Amino acid sequence: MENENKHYDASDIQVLEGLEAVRKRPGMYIGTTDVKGLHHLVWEIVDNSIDEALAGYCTSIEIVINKDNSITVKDNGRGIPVGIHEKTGISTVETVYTVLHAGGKFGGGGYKVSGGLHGVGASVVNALSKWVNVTVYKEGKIYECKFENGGKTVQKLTVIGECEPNRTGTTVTFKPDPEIFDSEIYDYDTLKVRTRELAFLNKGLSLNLRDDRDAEDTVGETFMYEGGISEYVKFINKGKTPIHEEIIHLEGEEEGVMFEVALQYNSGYSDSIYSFVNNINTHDGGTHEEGVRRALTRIINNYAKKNNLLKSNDDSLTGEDVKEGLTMIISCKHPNPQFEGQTKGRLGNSEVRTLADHVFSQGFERFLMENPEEAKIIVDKAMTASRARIAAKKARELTRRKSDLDVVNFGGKLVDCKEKDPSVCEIFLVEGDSAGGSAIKGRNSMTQAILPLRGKILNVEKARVDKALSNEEIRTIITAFGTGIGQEFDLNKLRYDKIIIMTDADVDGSHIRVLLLTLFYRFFRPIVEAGHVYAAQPPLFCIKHGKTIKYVLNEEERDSYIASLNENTKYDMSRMKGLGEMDAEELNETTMDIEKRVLRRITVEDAIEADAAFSKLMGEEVEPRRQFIENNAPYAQNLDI
Ligand code: 1YM
Repeated sequence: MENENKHYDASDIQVLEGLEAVRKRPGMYIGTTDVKGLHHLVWEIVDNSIDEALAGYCTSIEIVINKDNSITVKDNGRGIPVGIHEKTGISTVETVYTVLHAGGKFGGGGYKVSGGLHGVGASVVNALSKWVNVTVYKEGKIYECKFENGGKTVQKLTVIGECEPNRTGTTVTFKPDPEIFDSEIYDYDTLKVRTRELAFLNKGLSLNLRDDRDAEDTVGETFMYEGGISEYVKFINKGKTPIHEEIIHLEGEEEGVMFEVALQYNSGYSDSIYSFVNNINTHDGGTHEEGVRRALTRIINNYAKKNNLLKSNDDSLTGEDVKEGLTMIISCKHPNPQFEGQTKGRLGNSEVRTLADHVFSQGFERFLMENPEEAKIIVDKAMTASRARIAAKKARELTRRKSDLDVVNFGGKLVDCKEKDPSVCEIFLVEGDSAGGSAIKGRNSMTQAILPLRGKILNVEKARVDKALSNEEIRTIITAFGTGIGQEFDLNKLRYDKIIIMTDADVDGSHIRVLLLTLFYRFFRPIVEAGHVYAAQPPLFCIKHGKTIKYVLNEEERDSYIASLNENTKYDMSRMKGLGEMDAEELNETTMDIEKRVLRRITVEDAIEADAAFSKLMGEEVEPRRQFIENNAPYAQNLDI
């Protein structure tokens, strides 16, 4: 207790500033004020319910998008305490929502591990909302507290009615302040992806998401997974072909730190390893991941040697070898996590490395002993990967040597730009030789490089690295980009700021686009994540009137442009030809000129969703692909992964 009082420091001076500080610099508290920030508010409130679930008092959470784009979050936990708060002299509910406080200080102890600092997000959400209503069900009474215009209390905590004596819980409704956010509209699918993820990460917890905006067509789903992260692995592997039936699920706890891992190998060549700390994706891994990777490599090598699958004069299997085709979710719940790195995406607590190694190696070794058939399949897979890795290394050395000698010419395929400073350079990957020819003539040769693509690109979802590397087209791309692949990948060596995919707006074009995106996602993921990949958007229509020529991207733009013309203006509207039929000037004018073109940046909003989407779209299994295309058919031309 004494310690707690001494704890008042610089961060508490902010407390006195109140919620104005949050409104002045919202970015400091929620990152951004775009749609991302708008959605972030929801998770700040949901985190409090999740904390309550982790403490063992809440089993069900409801999230509703209301008609006016306000959000309601409802849980069946204990309800926020309704008594007078010792330090502030006002009710705890009001304190939690109006005092910008450091984590934990207002709580009554217990197990708090969710993403936000306990209860901290509530005041931030209040500060950034037009209005907030908080209802608490506790001890047979219904309490209510209301705030307006950035967190000003308009109704103190008041008893507004009675409820059944054993009903408890908290319901919060908030309307984000349009003066703060660029957008006010919530996206159901965005909320759905994270809601489902939270359900996977918190086994047994029921999360219900509902969209009430369309009165005639209420949309809603409940996510509840008894199997937790095992079911997450199953979900990710849906479009892939598992090579053993059982999903291996291991868990352990030490000094309040919970560690859990689930994995299954599939016949593919890439890995899908995702790790979380307190339900937050640790994109850059950290000690929990390191512990598992280290143990996985060691246990597979030991097993292989002990059972004479690996001869003593064979090379050991590496970390790369044992993760081929591995889908794995790692989840750690830690009361005092230390996040490191530029984006705070890496767990730093060293004791977790030992715990992860310990839990994983014991459980996994036992699994291999008890399931010799599966063990052999897994070891065989790693050994094949090892042979391929050695072959790929040789092939890579070939590409590298070629790149040293032949940067300018690339066997005549790549037509490079003159400028060497990557920050101003672009490369167009162009479908077909004839469009490639026009692009070469129509480009700005200082900054624009052209790589015409002849055939279809190899589908890397179905081919291992060594085979991909023997493919001419892919080798040229790797050399042109300059980054290398696999362990040697280095984003700093990227030779172009923009990689622009230029394909026709038809089915073949979109197929080539997806094949290229698959290649980028599997071999050059950081390039995609850093936002270097774009799709060119050749216009679909051309409208001429007088001396004006206007190109538009789609029917919608066409109609609104025509509507904007004066009624007696004569115009001539034509549908554009494919890329291959445009001459150099037309291509430059419509698709390449920096001043006039429209590019679409390819973003990876959610890596796990994208991973599953590529497997479904490009993998071995026919049924998931059929379903995926059916579900996404209306958007197929606009597939932003
Ligand atoms: C829809 C949002 O906020 N639920 C919620 C919050 C709290 C509790 C229960 C709670 C916590 C504790 C004791 C404790 C919070 N309490 C506080 C604080 N749902 C939502 N459900 N009793 C109830 O941690 O000891 C902050 S959040 F600080 F008042 F304890």
